Amino acid sequence: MKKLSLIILLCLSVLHLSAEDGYELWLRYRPVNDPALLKEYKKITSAVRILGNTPTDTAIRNEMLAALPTMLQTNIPVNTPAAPSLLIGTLDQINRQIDLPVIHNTNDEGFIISNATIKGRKVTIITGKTPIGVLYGTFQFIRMLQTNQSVTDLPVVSSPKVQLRLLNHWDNLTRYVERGYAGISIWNWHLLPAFLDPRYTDYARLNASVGINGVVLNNVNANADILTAPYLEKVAALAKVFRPYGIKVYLSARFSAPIEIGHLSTADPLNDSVKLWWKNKANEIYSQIPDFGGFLVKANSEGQPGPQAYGRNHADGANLLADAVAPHNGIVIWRAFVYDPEANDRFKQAYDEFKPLDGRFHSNVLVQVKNGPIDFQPREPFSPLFGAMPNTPLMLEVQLTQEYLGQASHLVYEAPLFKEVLDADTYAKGKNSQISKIIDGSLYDHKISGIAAVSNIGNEQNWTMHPFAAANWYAIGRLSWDHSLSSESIASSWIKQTFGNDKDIQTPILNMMMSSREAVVNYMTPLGLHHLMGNGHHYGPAPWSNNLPREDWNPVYYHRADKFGLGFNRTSTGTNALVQYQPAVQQQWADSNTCSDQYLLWFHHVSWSHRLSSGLNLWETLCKKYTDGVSAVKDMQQTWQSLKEKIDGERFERVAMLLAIQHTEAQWWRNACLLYFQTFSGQPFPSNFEKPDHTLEYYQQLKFRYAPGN
Ligand code: BDP
Repeated sequence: MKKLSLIILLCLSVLHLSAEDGYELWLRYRPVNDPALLKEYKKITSAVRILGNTPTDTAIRNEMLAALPTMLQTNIPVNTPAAPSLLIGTLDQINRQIDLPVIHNTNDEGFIISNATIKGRKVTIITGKTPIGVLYGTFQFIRMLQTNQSVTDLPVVSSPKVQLRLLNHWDNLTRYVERGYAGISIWNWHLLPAFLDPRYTDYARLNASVGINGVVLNNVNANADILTAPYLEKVAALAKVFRPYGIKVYLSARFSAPIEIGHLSTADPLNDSVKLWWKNKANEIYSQIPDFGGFLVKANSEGQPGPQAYGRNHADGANLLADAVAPHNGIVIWRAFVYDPEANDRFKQAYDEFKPLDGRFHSNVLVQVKNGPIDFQPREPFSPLFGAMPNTPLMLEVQLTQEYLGQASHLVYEAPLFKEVLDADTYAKGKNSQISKIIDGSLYDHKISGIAAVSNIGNEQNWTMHPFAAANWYAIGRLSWDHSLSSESIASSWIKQTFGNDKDIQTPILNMMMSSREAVVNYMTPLGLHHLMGNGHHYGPAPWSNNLPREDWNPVYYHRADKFGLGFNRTSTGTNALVQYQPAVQQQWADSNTCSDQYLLWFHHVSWSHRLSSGLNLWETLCKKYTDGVSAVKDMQQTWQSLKEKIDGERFERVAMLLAIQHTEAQWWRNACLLYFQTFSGQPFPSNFEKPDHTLEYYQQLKFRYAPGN
């Protein structure tokens, strides 16, 4: 009997060991199988010496100890006193040991992995100007091992192109995450600061491993309580966990905080008591968190308080906070996500409000602009503001949480979307004025630069609910570090780090990921359609929806379907939003006959019989695109099924179930949208079209009162 229970216990523990709940994400350290590489890696790491002894060096040591013994299946002596094979330290520390033959130039966060010779012996070196640079180099070194790259091809020299590489959490103090689909917030505000969930350290490791160096902890729809003393103590506790990993904390500040928690009668940015209140608040924060990053502010947008209530503008508001944090080297990130119910086109609002303020922000302010003019749709043209504010550092904002991309259940690899924006040419300073050069500061030589991504993280065991959603978190970190990386190369590394190096799985998974963004565009909003989703929760299609109090919250406002045709005329005969772009960009999109299909209905109201480049008319093309979108999901499902024997059961099943939901929902989008648009086009479905399962009325009456994230 005893023996039996021992066997059961053993089996259970083996099962437990092999279970993959996805928690490790891409920092998943598994044995290296390739014998030649294993030999090489073992040789390089046979004696590891870490020179520094700061908390960051401890983090480096811990990471090496987590990675090397399991990956190389051997006990690695870390911090052997003499004769190291791998030497890790800052340039200063290393130069005290040896004269590095070539000094490669990096910035303060950059790193160098290279070879050197000490007393005739070859040594591999991981170095940088600062301990944080060395930490980034360490993560790169581990990534090379995880992705089975040879470490003989050195040096690897790399510096981040963008300074502020941030996650924006839309997490409330109640732990409810606005537009969050992966559980509740990982910040356990109630138990902080005394209880430090080990997850906070893992969160920092994951971020640092892809170069993310800042996190805004709370929702942009901010609660002023975060700025009160008890909460600042909690924030300071998190900052302390993150600090060794080079991650600064930032807070979303509520503009009316001086009234709500400061008991002033006004929040007017030009009022002296208000200025003093913010100054004192900043001093209080910095006394507890000396490296506090700064404030993020959503003002005069969707009901949030702001300077306009006092007849002041965004620059007045931003400068008020900027002056308060300036003595501490803090920054203010002011969001440009604004729109006004009176405007004749929501598309134009941010430009109209912000462009006149160009040059009026103080030097420690960045204006954070969403990638597109509306709101994180599956595809948007780039926001015209990027090409219109040469005198203001602009920060790009993208959304990892898939509010409009199928939420937690759709596999959508977003790197191609991010790249589309980064590579878009604004022509702001002539040809080759890509957004990447605007937001990295190089085009106008700005001193600060940044990218922010709205987080998709929650307390789900695997962090993001959909295993593939983690690829978006990973990708934005890698791209913020180096926006010239390709979506494919990022995906390839992520696949290897997440699922392993088995050759048979690489191409199929890569193909799934690379086709997924276009798939979601096609089954939700092809040809430049946008904002067709359900009200409030934004779940599922509702192109017919027209009952919200504000016109610009309703899908019918955006697609403008009628008996003549479909799409929003933003040319000179319509709202003329196009004029907000540089002439060369206007030219690309101004004529419905030459405008690319991708943006057609963003800028034109075209007739149902309008012929597209394929020769099909608008209605036929719409039917084809929606159908292509659904087929692409079917293909992803089949591909995934073919990998059943190659992927651990737990993650395989999770993805398989989610893909099934995605397929059903892609069909739902196709059927609901096409049945609805058909009431205007009056044209029949093509002969090969799979008949919708339900009537339009059926889709219209669906209700989802408890859909998450709202
Ligand atoms: C929209 C979201 C809303 C956010 C807002 C924002 O629906 O929940 O508060 O953006 O970015 O996408 O402020």
